Amino acid sequence: MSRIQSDVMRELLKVYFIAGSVNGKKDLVSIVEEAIDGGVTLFQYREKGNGALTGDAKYELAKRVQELCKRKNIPFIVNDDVDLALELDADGVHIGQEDEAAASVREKIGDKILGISVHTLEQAQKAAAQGADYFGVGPIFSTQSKADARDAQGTALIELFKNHKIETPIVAIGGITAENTPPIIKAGADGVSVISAISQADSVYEAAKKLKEAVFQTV
Ligand code: 3NM
Repeated sequence: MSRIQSDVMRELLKVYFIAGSVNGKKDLVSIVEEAIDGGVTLFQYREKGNGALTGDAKYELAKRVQELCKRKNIPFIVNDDVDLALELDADGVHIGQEDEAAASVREKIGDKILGISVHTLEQAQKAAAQGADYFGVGPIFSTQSKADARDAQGTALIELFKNHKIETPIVAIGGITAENTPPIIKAGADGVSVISAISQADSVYEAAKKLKEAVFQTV
């Protein structure tokens, strides 16, 4: 195996869905299935927040969602929990600045996909040197889905990265909906990642489809 190529990564980031057991209105596996059918291109399992599963229950749910992702042919990425990602042989890991050091995670996961949340140009340059395959950049808009989210920053950081010729693929995050997606893609993000816009929707399938259309119709 070798590290994922950035043009392949860019395609996978287009409609990036993140969720755990606490985010949806029904069973996570059925939410993810509907979301994939609607057009989601990558799934990140993020088991966080009040009432989040731990231990065996977390493992079992992760495994069920991973099997679905395999069957539907989209990557399955684990948020923060490097040990779980390795145990499951997931496709990758996403970490924040507060988590384990990126270089150490890269060493543990070999060529699996490594996503890193970055909030400054310096963090981006360091993360790229430590082996990030993509950056999560946010929050673009204010969000209810992350207790310790920073202030919304709009597309300024994406534009800064583009002006500095940062070549690592970028997925935007935070308060994103189909309606506010166009300026994010125009600013240079390769894709959008969402929790609530899909997981909280009355029709998960329609929400994913609308998001996909918003990304692909923006040039
Ligand atoms: N990370 P929603 S914002 C998980 O800014 C996460 O790094 C963020 O959820 C960051 O799509 C966020 O419901 C929550 O706003 C995104």
